[in-house]
Amino acid sequence: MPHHHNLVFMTLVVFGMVLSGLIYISTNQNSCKQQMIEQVFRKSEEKLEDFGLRSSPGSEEKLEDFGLRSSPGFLYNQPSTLVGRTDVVSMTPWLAPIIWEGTFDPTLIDSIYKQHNLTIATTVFALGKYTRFLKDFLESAEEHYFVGFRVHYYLFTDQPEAVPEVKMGENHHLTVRRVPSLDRWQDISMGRMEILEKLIKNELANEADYIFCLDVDAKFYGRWGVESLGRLVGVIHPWFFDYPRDQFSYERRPESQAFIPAGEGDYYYTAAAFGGSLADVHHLTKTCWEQLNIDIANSIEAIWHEESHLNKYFLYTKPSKLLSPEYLWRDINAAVGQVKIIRFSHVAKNNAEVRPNV
Ligand code: UD2
Repeated sequence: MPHHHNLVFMTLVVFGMVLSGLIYISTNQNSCKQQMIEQVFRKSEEKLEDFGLRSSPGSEEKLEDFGLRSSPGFLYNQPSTLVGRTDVVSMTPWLAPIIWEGTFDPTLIDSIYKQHNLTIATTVFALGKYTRFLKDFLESAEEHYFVGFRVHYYLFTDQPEAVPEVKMGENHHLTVRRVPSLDRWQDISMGRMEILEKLIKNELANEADYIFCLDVDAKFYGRWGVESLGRLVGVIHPWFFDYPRDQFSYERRPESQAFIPAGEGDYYYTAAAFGGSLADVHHLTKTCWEQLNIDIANSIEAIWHEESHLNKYFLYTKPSKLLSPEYLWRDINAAVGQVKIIRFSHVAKNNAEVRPNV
């Protein structure tokens, strides 16, 4: 072999070796990276599985990496350490805030939450004659409910054709789902827990950050916004906010899973509105549905149905945020000085006329 051929051959051999080395390193690095990514996802999956939820890429960051960041140069009123609401209690004994008008700055809190691309899933049920409440509910929600934020309503009904056309605001969406009709209003009300549990577990993990579950026979009159967001959120019932705990309409029969003994209890919460993070509300709906089923098996129905079970749940799994009765008033309630704004209110209805049974 002539000398120059030899040189070309050697150069080719060396070049080949370098090239295969490079390919080896880069494949190895890629598979390392792949392994790391898989590990991170597996870890976040395990964590979410604790709550009965599957993970999605990025969801862990969204749920847990939630800083309350404010921007330089953004001006708002100076918060006071001394002057604030003194006519109401705005903190529970376990240090969960109770939200009343005057306890938050809407401009500030909106600007903080605007930095996160949050979606608030909102469920509402309208079966039988309750479809008549949809128009007012949806129209008023579009005026007052999370305006400027992403909202996805999930509306469950046995008559999709009866859902009115309501113009949705920017980033607000409505999905209508058909559910079977039921003969008893109590079953409709309680059955919501099962449907909510399944919705959160099967569909919402990639779709939403928070969820609120609302009664349909109600209307918005004032702002309901990001001040209401928290891990687990309960609303104080507008009938009982000034009652002693032994007069709350808790379930008092020990045979029911919703039983709360005398001497126990914090507040009486409404089932007409509750919410929080997907994981926390998933656990709530799953537990309440399980407890409701144990009651069914024992032929007992709690006095206020799923509301009794919700109250039991909130007694032993304390909400991280409470909403004052501003967030669920009753159109028929007399005004009280402490309620300076009515945000959401139960409309007056003729139960005998709208319900499928008495
Ligand atoms: C209370 C609670 C409610 C629930 C119920 C259980 C308040 C303000 N509300 O309200 O959340 O816990 O007690 O006893 O405290 N529904 C239909 N079609 C029907 C019947 C019910 O769609 O035929 C749905 C609808 O979304 C309604 C919800 O179930 O908003 C609750 O029923 P309700 O409003 O008749 O219960 P109510 O007023 O006794």
